[in-house]
Amino acid sequence: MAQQHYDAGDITILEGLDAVRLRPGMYIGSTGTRGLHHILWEIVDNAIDEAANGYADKIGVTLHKDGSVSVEDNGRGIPTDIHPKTKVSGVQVVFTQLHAGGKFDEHNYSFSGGLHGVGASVTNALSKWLKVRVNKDGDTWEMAFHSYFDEKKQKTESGVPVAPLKKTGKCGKAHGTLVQFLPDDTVFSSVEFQLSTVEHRLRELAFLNKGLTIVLTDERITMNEYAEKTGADDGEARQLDLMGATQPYSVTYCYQGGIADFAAYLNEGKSRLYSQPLYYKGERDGIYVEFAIQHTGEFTENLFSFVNNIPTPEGGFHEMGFRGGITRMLNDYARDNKLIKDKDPNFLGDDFREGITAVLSVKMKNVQFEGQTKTKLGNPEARAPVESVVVEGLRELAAQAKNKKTFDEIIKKAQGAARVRIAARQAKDTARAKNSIDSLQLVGKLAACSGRKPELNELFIVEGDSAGGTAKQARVRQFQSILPLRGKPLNVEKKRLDQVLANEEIRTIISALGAGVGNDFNLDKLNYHKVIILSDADQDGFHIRCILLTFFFRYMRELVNAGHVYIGMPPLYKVYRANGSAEEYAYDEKELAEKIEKVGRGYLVQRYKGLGEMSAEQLWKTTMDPMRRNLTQVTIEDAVAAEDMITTLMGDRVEGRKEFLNRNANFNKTDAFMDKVKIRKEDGDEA
Ligand code: TSJ
Repeated sequence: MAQQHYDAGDITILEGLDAVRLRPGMYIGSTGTRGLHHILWEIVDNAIDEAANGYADKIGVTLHKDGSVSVEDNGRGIPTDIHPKTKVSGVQVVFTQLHAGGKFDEHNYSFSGGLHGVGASVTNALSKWLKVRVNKDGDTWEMAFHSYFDEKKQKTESGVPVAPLKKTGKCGKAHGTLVQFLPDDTVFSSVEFQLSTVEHRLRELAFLNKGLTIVLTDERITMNEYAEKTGADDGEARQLDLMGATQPYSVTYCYQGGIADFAAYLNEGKSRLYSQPLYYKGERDGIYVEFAIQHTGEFTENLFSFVNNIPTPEGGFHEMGFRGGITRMLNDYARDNKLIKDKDPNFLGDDFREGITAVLSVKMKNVQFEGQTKTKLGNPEARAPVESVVVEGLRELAAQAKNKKTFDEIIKKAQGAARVRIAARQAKDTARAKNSIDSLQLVGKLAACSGRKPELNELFIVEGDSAGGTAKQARVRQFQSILPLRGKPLNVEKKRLDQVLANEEIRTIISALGAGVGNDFNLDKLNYHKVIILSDADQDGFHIRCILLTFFFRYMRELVNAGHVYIGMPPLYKVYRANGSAEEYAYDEKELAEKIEKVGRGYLVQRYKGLGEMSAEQLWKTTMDPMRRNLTQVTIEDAVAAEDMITTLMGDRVEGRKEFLNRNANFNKTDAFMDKVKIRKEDGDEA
């Protein structure tokens, strides 16, 4: 049992790793799927830093069949010499000391220390084993670490060096670092890396690091299997065939245009006001700012912001600076070019941002992340420098003759937006009295709960009057409200706010939630902390669910970001005995097989075609009772993926939508829509 392992000679080194084992959540947020990927991002971040410093231009990530993952770069290689203070190699320091990263790279670019940035030692501490190979100055060096159960101490020691760093061969001119590790399955509730999660993040990192090549390989599946799973179109399939369909799945990301390519990618399949995104990069007071802008013919604003390569969907001071810069520069531009009459007021920021797709990437030291999900930049000092780089950048771009048409298009679009805004306000003023009566009628459909504590209250948005009626009978009226939807709510994609607000179903939802809509949305006024979409497990129900999620995503994004939106999961089957001695519910085919097994001989199966077929008691037991129901929370962890999905599903790319729906015929638990926006169990380990 007691494996041979090398004693570092300094036991205190490992005490830090003990702390990580004791409280993994403190270091990586959770021990669920998110935490699992987090320990991979820790390693990837180190390779990205090497590339950002200009020493590496290629990174490889490989998901292996045995569940391990490796990350490789062609950088300088982690220092191998003996660290004077600890008397062990640089490699060993990196993997056994918490926060060792900064020690070596004081003179280098390094903006780690945000969400990630707890260091490679955390990955080591939470792995069954970890191996590193460094090619440097002609030599290949290797070292391994492992976790094992210490019989004497009756506890698991983790991240322990198996032997000191050793020269194992010659590498010629090659240089770089390779790290491979196997996550510890006693730490994580799931140790399966998700290809889609890894793909999205690596693509994003390739966009954010212009010119960097990232190669992702998944040895667990072949090219063929990937094509089948994702429904690659003909063109892709042909390409896959050339590459060898039985080879492991592999994809290469490299964008010479950086975030300008990112903006173009986000706008694929949309009508665009100008073909090339506006792109600029600058620095002010130690804050590095890069942005790309491209307006579409649509009406909503889509800003994807990042700080030190970490997405900041909750916004913050950098976004304020960005918006402020755009408003200031474009108003100046419009005045200078007599596009605003002297006596007329300025445009509002909103006017310039109608239909905008923008990517903002900021790099700075000492970042402070705040907000519900710690993805909001809390450094006020970031605002002014970002604003000033944006103004400077847009001025420079506007001065270039080739961009004249682009800026004219932007101003023209803003003029349209301003006209609608002014007309809508006038219409609203005259209709105000009438409106107040309207909203009373609207809430009339709502079976409101009696409790007055929003944090306890739940709103079920139920498809159909009949299911709504059942839900009203089933609910606990103290904290559960029911809002039946008659028809399909309006597909809000490609609609202006005023058109959206004209839809009765949508207005009912807004008034029930009580927190306003669009720019006026205020989370503090929210009446329900759980908003639960309850639709049938069929095509129509799926569509309604998509429409509602699109609406929340477009017009109440904070509601989604803060984790208030849930999908209720009605069971698909009842498995029972005629004599009533057994009754089980199954939410998918796999569970159906399990439940049939469980009930045993003499089982009967009832398939539910819709919520309406259930009795109040059944609906309560299976779908509404907080103790027994199967609720999933919708979170936009990957706003880009969600954006892509919404454009495909809700936009005018009909083929894309058909294909998507065909591919995802299972509308319950595992449908890919849910996969893209990321779901987690109500009381899951991700909290
Ligand atoms: F996470 C990690 F530590 F395990 C890791 C580090 C994983 C991977 C895939 C790559 C790396 C890594 C570290 N790549 N490149 C480096 N570079 C250094 O550590 C390094 C090399 C030389 C010097 C120097 O000043 O000469 C400084 C540093 C930080």
